[in-house]
Amino acid sequence: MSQDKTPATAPSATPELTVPGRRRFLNSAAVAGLGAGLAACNSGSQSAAPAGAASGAAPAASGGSGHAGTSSQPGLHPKPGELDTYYGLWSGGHTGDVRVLGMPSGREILRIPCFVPDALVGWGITNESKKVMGTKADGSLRYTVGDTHHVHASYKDGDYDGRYAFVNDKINSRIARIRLDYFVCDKITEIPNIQGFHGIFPDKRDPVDEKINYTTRVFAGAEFHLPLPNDGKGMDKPETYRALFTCIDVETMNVRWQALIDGNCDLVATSYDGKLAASNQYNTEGGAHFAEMMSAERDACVFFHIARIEQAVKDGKFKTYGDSKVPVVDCTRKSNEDPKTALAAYVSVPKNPHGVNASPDGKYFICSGKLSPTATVIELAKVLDWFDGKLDKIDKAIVAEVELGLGPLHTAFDGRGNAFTTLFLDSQVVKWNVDAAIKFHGGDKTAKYVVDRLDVHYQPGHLNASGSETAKADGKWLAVGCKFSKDRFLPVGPLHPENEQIVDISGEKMILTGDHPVRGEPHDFIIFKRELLRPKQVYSLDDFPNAIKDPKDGGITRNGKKVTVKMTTQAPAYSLPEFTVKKGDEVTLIITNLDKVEDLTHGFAIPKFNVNFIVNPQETASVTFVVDKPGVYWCYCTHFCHALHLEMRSRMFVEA
Ligand code: K7E
Ligand code: CUA
Ligand code: CA
Repeated sequence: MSQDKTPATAPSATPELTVPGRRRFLNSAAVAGLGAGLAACNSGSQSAAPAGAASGAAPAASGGSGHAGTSSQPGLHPKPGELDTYYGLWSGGHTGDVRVLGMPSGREILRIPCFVPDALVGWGITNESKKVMGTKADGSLRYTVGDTHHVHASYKDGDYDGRYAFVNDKINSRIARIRLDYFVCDKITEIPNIQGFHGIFPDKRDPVDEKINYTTRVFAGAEFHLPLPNDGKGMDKPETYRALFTCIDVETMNVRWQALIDGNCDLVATSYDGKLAASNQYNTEGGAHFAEMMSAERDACVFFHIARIEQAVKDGKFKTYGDSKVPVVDCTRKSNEDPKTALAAYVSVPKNPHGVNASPDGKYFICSGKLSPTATVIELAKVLDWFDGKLDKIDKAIVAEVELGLGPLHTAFDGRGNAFTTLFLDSQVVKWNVDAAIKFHGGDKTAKYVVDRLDVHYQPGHLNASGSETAKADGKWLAVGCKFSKDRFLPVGPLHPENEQIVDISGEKMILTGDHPVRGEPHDFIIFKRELLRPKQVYSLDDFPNAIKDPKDGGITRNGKKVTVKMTTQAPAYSLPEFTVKKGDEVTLIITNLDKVEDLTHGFAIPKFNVNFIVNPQETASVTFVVDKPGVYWCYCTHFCHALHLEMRSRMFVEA
């Protein structure tokens, strides 16, 4: 299906949407399916307004130009030795990790392994990391693949509090918690009864207890329908498959409850008052095949009344499925028709919506149409009115539904009343004013809600602005995660990097200020002021129950075939220059790095036994492996630590 046919099916499309050149490069299989499902927009149209729109005819092959202009904001290209002013936490996609970027420079500073092994630090090699990741009965890793999409951090008083970040694994329905003091993943929970865990969002305060003004729950949306329980029965009856919405406790990381819904979940948003969580739904049809999922003209955004759900759980109004003990409450449409007792409400949203984002003023959730060229603005006070019986129809909570362009996906905010939405098919970011959109929707056709448009390169998925998901959105920088980079970087064979573009949004017009190649395949990210974190560069020995606090406490102990080898490190030496074990032993090696100096990390590699890991200052790490071949094995330090780093070795003798 040719993308250029699209305007024919969208009669009310704005003039620039009919210029084929803009989307010449879109004739690719990757996006053809999306174009096929595009819906017409009936809410009226608005031609795009200022200068940017007129650039619609820019030839795509040259990448369009965005706006000319140079950012006058400091910090974009920090001088050597200068620090970035913002942290960015990026999902890594199917690399299964989380990345830390300095912003606005876009420099990658760290990758935090979560769901998949990482050779640099020995994630998935050490016993400590394997315990977090989860193992099978034989001690091997349960999973070695992961797919991270959405990173969000814990809140206090509407801003990040620097405690935790959370990220989803879509493949195996796992949620990881990252400590933001040490930038390490310390807990992973596998969520029962679901597949396709996609959207995730922490709550921002407690729905009932005013004193709890910080995150205590994190919510998870499941995209894929399943038989419940998924035990091999009913597989041929997709009409009985169901999806669940899940609540996880952030301290224990245990699943608190789940909610049975109609349709599926995609992205998740939470309100600033803690009362509501929501998920956009693209498959209210409950279809098992592509065409069925696009059959309805409108899908929904399902709102959850958290306090009522938790009361229902307390009152024992739930069931469980299969082996899972997690209480599942009934949030289906049929059981929730009476607003006064409803646990959930379904606001209708045009055809296969994608992102749902909370505006920093706390008033609105905005759903992007994806297959509809629209954004739908839902007023949260009105949703609460419906639950209180004060609004007769839940769809009256929709205060705007305006046309933005083709393929709207995700929305960010500048804290000055403007929203920025990615247009996947148009390869643009559109800046629009929320109040003006509400006026326009309300009948004032003179209200110009589109403020600016910017070409990006190419096919943007997520975007986010500095502080955008907090009450402190500062409207300075916007990053755009472009899914295709095409001609933007030196060619390196078939696998292209993605292009994270940086945009100065401090003025009326957006200014494209940088391209950054990133290893595939990031989705969502957050950007926040560096002052919000207080990272620690040196561990405390007491954080590790197995720490060896003195080199004298090192040595070898044997218990049958199980041997424990304990040693310490102090640059440039291991406390045991050699150690002897026997063929067939199961060796547990524990190393404490006694160096206290920042940046003084050591490694420990053993040839032939698949062992390599690092120990950071004052950290303790361990590995367990079976020595099945006699001989001399030179263990060495893999992490550059000292002028005599190459000499930092030990010998493992394995006796026959
Ligand atoms: Cu739009 Cu998984 Cu957030 Cu990707 S999702 S872009
Ligand atoms: Cu220790 Cu290199
Ligand atoms: Ca649909």
